[in-house]
Amino acid sequence: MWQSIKDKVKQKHRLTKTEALWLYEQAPAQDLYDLANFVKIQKHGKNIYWVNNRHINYTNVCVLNCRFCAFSKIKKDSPTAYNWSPAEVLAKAQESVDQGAQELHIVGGLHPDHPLQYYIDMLSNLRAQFPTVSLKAFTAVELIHFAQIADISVAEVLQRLKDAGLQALPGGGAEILVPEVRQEICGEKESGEQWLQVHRTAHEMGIPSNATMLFGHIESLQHRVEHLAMIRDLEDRAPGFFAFIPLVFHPENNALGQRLKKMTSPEDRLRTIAVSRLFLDNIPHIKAYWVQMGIDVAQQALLAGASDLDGTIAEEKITSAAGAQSAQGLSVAQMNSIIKEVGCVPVERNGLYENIP
Ligand code: V47
Ligand code: SF4
Repeated sequence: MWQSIKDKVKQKHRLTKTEALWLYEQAPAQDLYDLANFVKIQKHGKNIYWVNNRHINYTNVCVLNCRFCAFSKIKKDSPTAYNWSPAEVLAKAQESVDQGAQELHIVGGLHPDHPLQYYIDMLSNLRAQFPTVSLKAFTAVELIHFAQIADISVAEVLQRLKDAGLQALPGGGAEILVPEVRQEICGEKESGEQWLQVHRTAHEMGIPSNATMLFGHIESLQHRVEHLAMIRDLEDRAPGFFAFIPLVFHPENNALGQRLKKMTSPEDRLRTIAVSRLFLDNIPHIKAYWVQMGIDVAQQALLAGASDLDGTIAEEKITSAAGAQSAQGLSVAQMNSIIKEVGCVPVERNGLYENIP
């Protein structure tokens, strides 16, 4: 199997789900990383992309209660609930743009009260104030929530947000798309089919996006491969993904973590990066999201198929609530040295993967 997979990869032939599962379960670790690195180098040479960005999590109030989530507050009057006004969002963005931010990554809980206009105002204020900064905002479940509140279609919501300045969607909320797992970990959330449909609609409207996979909880390797296949299939039908981002499940302060009390190993993280690179032949980048991978493992991932380290972040609330040491972000100097230390070439990009000179 190993030789035939290697031959297929070298001839740029697509791997099957059976082959991806074999790689996950049986390929010798270093050989797997080297093969994924070979593909990464074919696509991007020694370049590793990174972005000076800020994560803006505008509220933690959420009408849902996903079992892995340590960030959301169901009650608006909880002492730790918060909800920023468009002016507060603007002030947070200003702090980071003053330090060179090229991208704003904006996601939040599903607030019960905001009208669609709140989100339109948020984006149009940011667009007016920062005309050249990339605006990547709102996951599929947020967009569905806005559509329900405004009683219009997701396509109409996307059109209005695009008119206000939206340029790309983040990849959050995909979790595991396979119904039997999704039902257990976030049964109230939109279905996997709906997540795919929102991204398909966005791609068809010229709005690119990312895709994630939350792994290391109750899912099997087969579920992961099935999830990857659903993403690859969507990219074939409606191209528009920039990057695939494996997200490491963090167990603190959430119901799922209380039950499982475990985190996936560094080797499993690297194997996931490598299998993703080899299987997702049609997606430009695999992102080693250092916040969740851990900095050391993210660095090793740069030699195991990843071509993107994500960003400086500035302020991170979702994974740090679940136990990650990521609340403060990284400096530009740190991003550069993480990449250079493993012999790669840092390339600063914006949110649309355009190089920053
Ligand atoms: O959607 C929630 C996940 C996501 C936990 O598109 C958790 O460029 C681990 O999607 N343990 C948000 N993960 C992060 C995200 C993202 C990050 C960086 C870049 C991009 C991009 C997207 O975090 C959520 C959810 O899937 N999440 N709780 C947890 N306990
Ligand atoms: Fe709400 Fe998102 Fe947390 Fe689910 S993951 S409870 S939708 S904030």
